[in-house]
Amino acid sequence: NISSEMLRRAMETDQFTLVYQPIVPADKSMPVAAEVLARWTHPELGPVSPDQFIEAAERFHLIEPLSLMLLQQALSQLKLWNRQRVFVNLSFNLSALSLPDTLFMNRIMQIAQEQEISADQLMFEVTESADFTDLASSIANLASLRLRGFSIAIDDYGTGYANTQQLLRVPANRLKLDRSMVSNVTEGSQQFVILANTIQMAKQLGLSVVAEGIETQAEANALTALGVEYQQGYYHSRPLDAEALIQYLQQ
Ligand code: G
Ligand code: G
Ligand code: G
Ligand code: MN
Ligand code: NA
Repeated sequence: NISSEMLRRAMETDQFTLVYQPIVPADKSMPVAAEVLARWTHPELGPVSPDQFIEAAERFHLIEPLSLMLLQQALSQLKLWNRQRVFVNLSFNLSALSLPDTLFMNRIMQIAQEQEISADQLMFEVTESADFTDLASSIANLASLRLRGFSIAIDDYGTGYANTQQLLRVPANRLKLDRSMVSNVTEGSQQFVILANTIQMAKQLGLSVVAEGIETQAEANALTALGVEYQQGYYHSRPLDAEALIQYLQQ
């Protein structure tokens, strides 16, 4: 079991690292991006899954300091890549619990500024949940990120609370289709009808679409045929450390 003390100690002693999963454009002329994913290796427990430590950080009210620390790590890496002329945009996950916190949002924008990251290089992924409590403040804060030029993606679309209500109220410019919507899809099935129509709906709402969890060539081909602009998944690449991402981008 993860204690508050373990998390604090892990933050103080740099136990968190980042990996980057490529978000691959359908058209090679479009820019490549990568989703930032946190990893924690505890000195005694070994690797702890992000689902577990993110949930623990939320429970202990440590998700804001943790997220800010991870963003700082990601953007100092991005600053280095920019200097090295390695071009990539980053997509960073935010916990729904942090969204109403205006001070947190201001810190995010401040970190981007300190690292000289232009807003068009950075996207924030949000998943609405039952905890998406203070809706008005959350929406206002997301809108101010958009006004500054950052992008917002609705993550995990097609699961749980991620539904059409969100499309109406979250000021997003991208939709990420959950793996459950895209895996093993066969033409003519009911799943295919829902997928094809979701993609059309997103486009008509002005959202770009990412299909997540692409594991096979058949899935990749099907999604390309359906007009999805970006794909992410083990078929294209697993999450990579910084060095491996550079090699991926240069190949
Ligand atoms: O690859 P994966 O096991 O990393 O991620 C599991 C879950 O943890 C996903 O839902 C992902 O969005 C979430 N996650 C991974 N890294 C972060 C992070 O830095 N911040 C937040 N809030 N969630 C993260
Ligand atoms: O549960 P409580 O009444 O203490 O919540 C007070 C405020 O804190 C509410 O706005 C609620 O949304 C928020 N909150 C509740 N749990 C968490 C959490 O785990 N992390 C963060 N950051 N905020 C939380
Ligand atoms: O933020 P989000 O919940 O979308 O996190 C993405 C999660 O999906 C991470 O845990 C990542 O490691 C995982 N993932 C990425 N690609 C694949 C894939 O092709 N298949 C499966 N099963 N999981 C994937
Ligand atoms: Mn995500
Ligand atoms: Na997702």
